Amino acid sequence: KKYNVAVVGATGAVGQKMLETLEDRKFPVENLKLLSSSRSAGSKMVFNGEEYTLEEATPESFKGVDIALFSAGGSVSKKLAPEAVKHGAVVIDNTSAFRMAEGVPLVVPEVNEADIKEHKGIIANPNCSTIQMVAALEPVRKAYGMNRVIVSTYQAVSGAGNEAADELREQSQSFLNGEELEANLLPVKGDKKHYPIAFNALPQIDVFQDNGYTFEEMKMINETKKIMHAPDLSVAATCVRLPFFTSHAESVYIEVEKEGVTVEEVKQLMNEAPGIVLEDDPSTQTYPTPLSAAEKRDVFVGRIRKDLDDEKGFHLWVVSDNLLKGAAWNSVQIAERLVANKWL
Ligand code: 11C
Repeated sequence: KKYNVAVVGATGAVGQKMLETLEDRKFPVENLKLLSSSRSAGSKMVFNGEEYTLEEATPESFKGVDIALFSAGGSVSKKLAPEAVKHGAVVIDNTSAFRMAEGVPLVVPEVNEADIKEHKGIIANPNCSTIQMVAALEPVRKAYGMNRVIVSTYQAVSGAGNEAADELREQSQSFLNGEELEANLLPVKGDKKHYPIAFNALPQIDVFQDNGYTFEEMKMINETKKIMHAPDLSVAATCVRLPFFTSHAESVYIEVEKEGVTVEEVKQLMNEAPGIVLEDDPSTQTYPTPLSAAEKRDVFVGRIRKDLDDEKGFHLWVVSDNLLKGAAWNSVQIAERLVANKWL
């Protein structure tokens, strides 16, 4: 069986990767609709060797669509996802619009695939930095229990879209030419101040909340608890933007419930876990980096070691391509599980 698929936001950093992933995975596409804002409508993109013309996304665009992948920003999803559902489509939404809504499954297939079947038309794809962390931590939580997670992130500019990647490119040129850096976008488009990202580190991803955390940090905290069905898990996050293009890296500290767990046992779990690749050998300086993880669908884990003071504490380094497992691949994977399990 083949499906009518729509991609909303096809020209964006994630939208482009969605098309590549549907192609790579040979997803059974009957008809494809590429939808965009009126600004990009009329431009062309290629899928499976065929040229497609982008159409402006309107409520009527979703007639006859089985699966709609949304990645055009929260306001577009809020407006058009319910319309797509009304027309009979199942929406897989890669924005924060519905993630924390009651009754909307928030899914990382390696962690909570079964939640997909509870959908009422919309399935939410989590934030990129959350996805790679929960994929790595769930096998440990399942085996040994988990009380606490403290994460610091090292995030690529592509998480903020193609424009942010352009800003890094331009500022890097300027810096090397000894010119003044022009910052118009990062840390957050439309916020009061902008700082250069080239040769810098910005401890702000998304806007600040009243509690002093950024929205990106609160996404990691709240989404982790929802995906893992672990409302009592303590989670703290500090999210930092760094000047590289692809993959988010994370330093994660966890405390397990069980006593006497060894590093070897945690490594064994990582070796057996679906979608996880263990790259961990200090004797050969083996560990993942943003460059080594880029363009790959897996989540890479290394630097696993025991805390020196807390017997139940472990430190891990988790790296994954933010546009693939963090966004496009996780969305297409949800679509694959949706059709394989006949939960459409
Ligand atoms: C970033 N994590 O790196 C963000 C991008 O909620 O889907 C993804 C935003 C989201 O800036």
